Amino acid sequence: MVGLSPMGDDRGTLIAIEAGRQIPFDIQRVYYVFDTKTGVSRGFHAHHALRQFLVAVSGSCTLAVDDGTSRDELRLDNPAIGLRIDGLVWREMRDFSSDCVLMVLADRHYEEADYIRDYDEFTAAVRKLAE
Ligand code: T46
Repeated sequence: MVGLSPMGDDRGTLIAIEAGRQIPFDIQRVYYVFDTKTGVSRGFHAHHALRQFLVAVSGSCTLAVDDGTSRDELRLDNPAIGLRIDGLVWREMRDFSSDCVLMVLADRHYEEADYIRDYDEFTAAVRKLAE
């Protein structure tokens, strides 16, 4: 988790995220997940190469991140906290609040070939990398 610096004054709060500063890559893509229906889970995949920085800019959701040997559950509920995901990590997102807007900054354009959507294929890729 990475703390971001809120800049506040009597009008409210602003947070800036800059490539090469708060995040260690050039941003090639920004997308955001919102209006997620109650009880819905998303993700259930890993990426071969994608690097990401995730921020719940509104509301909250839970991220399960699994590196093939252990799994952590993280609650994203603060627009001043980001989560970096690099390398082979299986992710699942759930328990979205109705107002959740999950923003993702990424270092690559969308490529379906970068996804691993099968958990057994993911663990095989992790084992191969460790060889
Ligand atoms: C991730 C988590 C956190 C595009 O056409 N372009 C895009 O840039 C993205 C991200 C998705 N899509 C298409 C592919 C699917 O037909 O949008 C549809 C939904 O994507 P997906 O099912 O992969 O969405 P999530 O919420 O399961 O996962 C997304 C990202 O895909 C993924 O990179 O790590 O958010």
